[in-house]
Amino acid sequence: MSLEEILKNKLGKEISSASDAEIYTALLNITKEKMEGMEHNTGNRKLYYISAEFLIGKLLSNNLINLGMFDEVREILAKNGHSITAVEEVEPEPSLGNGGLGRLAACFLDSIATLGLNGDGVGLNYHDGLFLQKFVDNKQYEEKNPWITDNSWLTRTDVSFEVPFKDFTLKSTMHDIDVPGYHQSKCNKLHLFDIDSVDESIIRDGINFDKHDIGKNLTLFLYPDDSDEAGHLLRIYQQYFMVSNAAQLIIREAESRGVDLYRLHEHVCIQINDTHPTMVIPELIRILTQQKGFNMDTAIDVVRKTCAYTNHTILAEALEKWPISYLEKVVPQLLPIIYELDARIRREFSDERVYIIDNQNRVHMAHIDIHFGYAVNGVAALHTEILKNSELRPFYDIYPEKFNNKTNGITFRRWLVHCNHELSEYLNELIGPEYMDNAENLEKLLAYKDDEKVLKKLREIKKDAKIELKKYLKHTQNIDIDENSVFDIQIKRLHEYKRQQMNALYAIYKYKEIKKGNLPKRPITMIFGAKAAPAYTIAKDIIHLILCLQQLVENDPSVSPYLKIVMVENYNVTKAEKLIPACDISEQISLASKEASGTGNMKFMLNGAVTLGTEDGANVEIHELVGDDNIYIFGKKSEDVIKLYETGSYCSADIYNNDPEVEELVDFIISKELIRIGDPMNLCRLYKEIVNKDWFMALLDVKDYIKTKEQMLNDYEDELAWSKKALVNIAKAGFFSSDRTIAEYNNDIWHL
Ligand code: OAK
Repeated sequence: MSLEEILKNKLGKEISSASDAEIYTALLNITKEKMEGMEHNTGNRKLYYISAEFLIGKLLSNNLINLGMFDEVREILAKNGHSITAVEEVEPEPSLGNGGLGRLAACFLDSIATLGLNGDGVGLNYHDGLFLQKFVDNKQYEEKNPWITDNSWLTRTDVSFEVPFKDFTLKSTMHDIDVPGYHQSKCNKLHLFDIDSVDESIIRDGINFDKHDIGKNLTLFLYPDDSDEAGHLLRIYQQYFMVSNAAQLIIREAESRGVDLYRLHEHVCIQINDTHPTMVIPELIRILTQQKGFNMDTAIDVVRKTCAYTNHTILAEALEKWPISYLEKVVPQLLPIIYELDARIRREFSDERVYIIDNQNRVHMAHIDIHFGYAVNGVAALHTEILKNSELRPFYDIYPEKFNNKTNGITFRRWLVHCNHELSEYLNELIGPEYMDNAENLEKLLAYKDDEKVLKKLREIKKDAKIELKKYLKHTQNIDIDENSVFDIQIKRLHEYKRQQMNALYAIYKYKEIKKGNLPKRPITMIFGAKAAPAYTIAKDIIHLILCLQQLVENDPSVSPYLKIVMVENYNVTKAEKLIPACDISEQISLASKEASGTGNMKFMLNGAVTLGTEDGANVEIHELVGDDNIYIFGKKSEDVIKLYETGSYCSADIYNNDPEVEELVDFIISKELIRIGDPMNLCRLYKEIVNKDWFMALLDVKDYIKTKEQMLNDYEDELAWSKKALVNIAKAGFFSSDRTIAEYNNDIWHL
């Protein structure tokens, strides 16, 4: 039967008379059935990628692409008066992650399946993804974000485990999502654990809920507010629930494969995605010693050879340290194991910086991973060097052989083929489709770097993407943007270290220049997209500032023809897919040393944007690949920044007081123009924070930033020269395919 007939049968009516929602559901079911019929990847050693977040985004188009059905479906729909884009709109986005770490896990699942490797993801089935962001009175409000509908990608399995907590036991249910590789005949799985008693009706006003009733709230939300003890305890409940299920699944699957548990490490490998799944180590040791007859030495030895850890940040507040008193309340059964692990470390090493339990009775989760795993990796070259030389120095001195770098990557199926069909088709035409199987083939594009026809075509494709974004923003936020302006985009979580506040200071600079009559050669569209953690006050103040600037500029007819500021509401994966193809200037402006890698930087580059960035994270590697002519680098280097922190010698007030240009920009935050629009409390708080603390040194780099951005806007006017930069960026993006990253994990760590 042809695909068209299958679809018609599923619908029970003509395709032309079906609604987009009916077509979505029919396609979902056809795709699911196809994947259910596929075999799982096999291999002697199986990987379990455990992660608290899998920010998978919408799945329909990506599954169709990987199954080789996308083009046909698009044609069938078009023939019957439907557009695939409208059908995609129907799918709710599973926002099961906060940002980079979660999206990376999703790209990795795609690449693991694409390389035909035997590896599954293990996580939690949050009923509500990361909150929906709403703007009211130029401020962020949070609403719940449910994504599970009657027809979803989840399949409930009959796998179930008992998870013991201090005062009760919970019975889990495992729900699976199939993960097809690109043009592969076999599939992998994402296993998401849940409980049946979750009660969505306990959510009230926004995203608040009773944090004590674990039977009702355990998997209700991704990362609930953890600013009070109940929030912390819930996190520990979630983490233990995740790893206890993972450990039981791993042992059950190994036993059913006939694996001798004393050789578990030869057949299983566990990747611990940051410290959220760290309790899998003591949990496995507990099960092996208490249920499988292992002695402690052997259990530790086997677990150590099975587990590997990835670090995703050096920000101190993100390094998990659980008070023993919390663990006692939730998982007392793990404490004897944790004490034993700590005692062994204390016997072996005198340096208290490597102890598991510190003198404030807190358990350092990363320390467990490093001592009791066999590999530790950072996520970009610079990040791994910082881990080895400063953050984790005492550990590197003990175990140099465990440390290795795995520079992040992104799946080109979602971040090129799906989100920028026109560009990927053109690349196919120009250099052939081999780059889809081996991304390094993108370099063939370099042969065209002086070909005017190609350079013009690239500019045209960019313009088309801008027009698409224009339509989307009109339709979703009733905002008008000019496709002939230069699109300057910063989209990522809101955090002071990512320095959206510095970009806002640029907006103030540009506003003032325009007011003085110094008009830009071409209108500038500055686009922001960012969610702030609900309890992160300063981050919310920065959003408030940007939204107030947006309103100020919009309502000033002497400025609005030249400058437009747009804060996209509810930035998520779906919106990223629309924004990235349309971008000219990719803002990657974190304080050097603070962004472990970044992955948005790679997505923008692949889609022909030019980076404006600091020497931070993977920007360093982008710079090396494209060369000085094809990237705009500014700001202090990481060594200097690290020294400033060590000596405590950075003082933003000194810069503010001694540099009238900087002072003028910062003062504008509390100017009468802005105070009239915004909330004085928020604006004054942010002003004081920048003048007196500026913990991530926006004032240190702001002038160099402005100067470099001005140079960039100037260079943009040489259309061919700019297009050539775009071409080189696309051509050099091959290194950042997650297929390359996963091949490295497999060669160096997993050995599947
Ligand atoms: C989230 C929670 C705890 C610790 C780290 C994170 C996180 O998202 N880190 C981000 O991981 C990305 C993937 O490795 C990196 O690209 C980002 O630089 C990093 O901030």
